[in-house]
Amino acid sequence: MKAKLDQIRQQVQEQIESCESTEKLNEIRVGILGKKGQLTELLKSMKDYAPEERPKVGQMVNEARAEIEKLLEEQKLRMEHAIREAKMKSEVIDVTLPASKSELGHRHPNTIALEEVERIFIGMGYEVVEGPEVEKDYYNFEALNIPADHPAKDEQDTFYVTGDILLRTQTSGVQVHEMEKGKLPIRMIAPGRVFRSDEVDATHSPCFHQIEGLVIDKNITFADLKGTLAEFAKELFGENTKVKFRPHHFPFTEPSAEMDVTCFKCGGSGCRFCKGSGWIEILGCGMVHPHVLEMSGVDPEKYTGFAFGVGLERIALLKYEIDDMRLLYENDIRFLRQF
Ligand code: 2NM
Repeated sequence: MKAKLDQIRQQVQEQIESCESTEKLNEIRVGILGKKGQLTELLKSMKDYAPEERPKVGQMVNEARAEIEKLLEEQKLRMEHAIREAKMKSEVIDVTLPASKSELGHRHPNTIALEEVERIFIGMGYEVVEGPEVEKDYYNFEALNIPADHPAKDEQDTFYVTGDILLRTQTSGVQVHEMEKGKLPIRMIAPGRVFRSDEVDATHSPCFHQIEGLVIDKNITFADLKGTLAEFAKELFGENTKVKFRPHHFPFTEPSAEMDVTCFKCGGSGCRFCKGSGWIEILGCGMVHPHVLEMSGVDPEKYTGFAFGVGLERIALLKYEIDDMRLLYENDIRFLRQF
């Protein structure tokens, strides 16, 4: 019996030590200690021994069993340890390795120009207000004194969604909504996307951006308009910038004007940039038409106001000396990174 036990122990020890997987280890356990295992079979042969020998034999088998269980447990721990070690080794991070560089985006020239314009007007106490890009005919045209037979209302110039719903051609509707609220005085700018049915070329796009401004209070005069916009031009293009107002016509303002600034490239002496004139056209403006005020519920006997509109792309193109508007819509990072 003892010889038999020693042989089993020896054999099992070799099997356990060369075992490499937990599945295999389990097979070995079952083969020895399981219901039909070698040790279990040995215990069954106890009846062949004399009764006085049985306790001794039983003890020997139990000792062997305990020893084998210990070997199995030790091997299990060794294997778990090895697996953990391998995992830690494979997951090790070398913090001294150079990092892979992540590509950063860049702010668009339109965004830079818009934030600059907003900064200037916020500094003068204006509010920035946004409104819908899809607008009623009334807010885009009628409330701005643009009559039904005006050429701007033609389908050739305006994108219509339905008969009286359209993509706004200017942001003035936002100003009308603000006047209708009845809270006066008003000092606001309305930046945003506008849409016109134009062919794409170096200076046109069917979708571009406008910033319109509106001031309404008691005793607002054309002098306020001139002073405000002259200050805006100086902040945007430099302290030495001079402005000039030329009479113009808009249905929603009376009187109306266009404002030019001295060319910031040549200072007004004339160059290629300003086509020799020394002046660059920058925005449209005027005193809000009394009829426009009245339609939106502002009493033109008590209040007056001025308004203006400037193209954001036009400012970006001028400020950053970009000669083709299409570059602004391509979003080529090599182009954007220059500004
Ligand atoms: C321009 C030029 C002149 C303008 C007028 C208004 C409103 F709503 F107050 F009547 N908003 N914007 C205006 C005036 C826009 O763009 C060239």
